[in-house]
Amino acid sequence: MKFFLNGLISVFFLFPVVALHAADVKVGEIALVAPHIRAMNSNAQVTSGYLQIHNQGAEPDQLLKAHSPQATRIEIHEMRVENDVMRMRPLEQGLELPAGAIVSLAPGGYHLMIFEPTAPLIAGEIFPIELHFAKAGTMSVDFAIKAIGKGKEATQHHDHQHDHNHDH
Ligand SMILES: [Cu+2]
Repeated sequence: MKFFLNGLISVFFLFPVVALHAADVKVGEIALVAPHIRAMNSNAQVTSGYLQIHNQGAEPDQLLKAHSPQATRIEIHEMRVENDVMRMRPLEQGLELPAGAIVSLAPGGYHLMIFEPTAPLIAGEIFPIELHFAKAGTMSVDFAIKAIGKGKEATQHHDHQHDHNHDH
């Protein structure tokens, strides 16, 4: 009976989880996993977007550019340490997606740099971004706005957020 109840509870909590992660999409050979952006306070001029891009095809593809109706502009950035200094630079040629590879846009590495969002970025809401791929074409993706950040304080905020949203 206990096992049965646990099963019921799991199923019950599965639905909100599925709803929150419904933004996972696939077009052609490109699968996008967990697209999300960092929530910011209302006067922030910039934020970053993250996701995993899985090129399931036999041919390489490329993320060429990104655009949102809710931001002035979006650039594809690379972040890396050069001479002990963390540097960001735009990938003018786009982001290479080798055949079969999973390319992660994640804190400390590749990311979408979102300039001047036109509305407050509130955790739990959705931010639309169009991604333009060389072969797979253009897809509109709902990025989940999440309270994420760096360092201890940010981690605590993150956990706090989870407690309220039950999204894990
Ligand atoms: Cu950047």
